[in-house]
Amino acid sequence: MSQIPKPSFTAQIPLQTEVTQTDLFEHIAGDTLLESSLYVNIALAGLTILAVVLLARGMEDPRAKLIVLSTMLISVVSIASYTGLASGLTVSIIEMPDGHAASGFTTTVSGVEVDGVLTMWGRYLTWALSTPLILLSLGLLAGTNLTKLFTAITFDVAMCVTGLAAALTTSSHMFRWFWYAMSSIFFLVVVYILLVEWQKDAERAGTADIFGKLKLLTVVMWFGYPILWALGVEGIAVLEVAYTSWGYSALDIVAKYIVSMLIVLYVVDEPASIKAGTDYGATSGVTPADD
Ligand code: RET
Repeated sequence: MSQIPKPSFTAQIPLQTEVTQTDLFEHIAGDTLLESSLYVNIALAGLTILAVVLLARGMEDPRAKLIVLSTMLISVVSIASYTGLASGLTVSIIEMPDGHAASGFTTTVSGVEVDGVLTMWGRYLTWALSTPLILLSLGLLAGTNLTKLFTAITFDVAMCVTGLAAALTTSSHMFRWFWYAMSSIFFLVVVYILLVEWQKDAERAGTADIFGKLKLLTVVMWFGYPILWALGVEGIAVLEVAYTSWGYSALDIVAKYIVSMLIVLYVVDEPASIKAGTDYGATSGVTPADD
């Protein structure tokens, strides 16, 4: 805690705004369970990036390479996201509103009791970058069109941003759940596209086998996130911060690194269903149509 002297008439408990980034970093570093949930992901994201780079050497087709690149970027975002959390940059102590299960909770930071609970809001923020990359890889694998890809990605970003708003709203308990409901509706749009639209597209593209597996794995894992949110300190607070953090980390291991490796292992062989030829996405030198 920074040593700001307080006038004697204020409350004994210091404000969360007085908690420094160093306090938060040390708080996380002092909790082995919480700390390990973050460092395991930093290590796995790093290993996944290396594995993808090694596997992708010698690939030729630009479309196949684009899928592998977007897959690799999932782990690039992840390593940055977890570094933000572990360093205390993207976490805060926030005070829950009246009526919330964690209203009135305190957190001991650097030996001092502070009003509020530890919120790892950086997760929700960085999901707005990592989940579109997951959807880009899956959508390209399914051979979907731009309209469906755009719809899935924009609703997904809307889901993450409203989820962040749900976590950070401190004015009203009701509004936290209103944001949550809004985010869940956006989520269902993404689920519909994955389960119905892209499955049909994948059948046409000849990737239905691999897409079918990845789609199920993705949808099942993704449902875990709103459930954890609701059970954790953001929601009804039956799960402690460290357990919730491990829950998200475990879901991330499957939803990001395992899904990434499955995509890359399929795409590096450059099957005909994935390839589009050297002119794919060319911005010049395209042969004009005869007229
Ligand atoms: C929130 C809370 C509000 C309601 C809903 C949520 C859904 C989150 C999802 C997150 C997926 C994250 C992934 C991250 C990988 O980097 C925001 C928890 C519906 C589905 C896959």
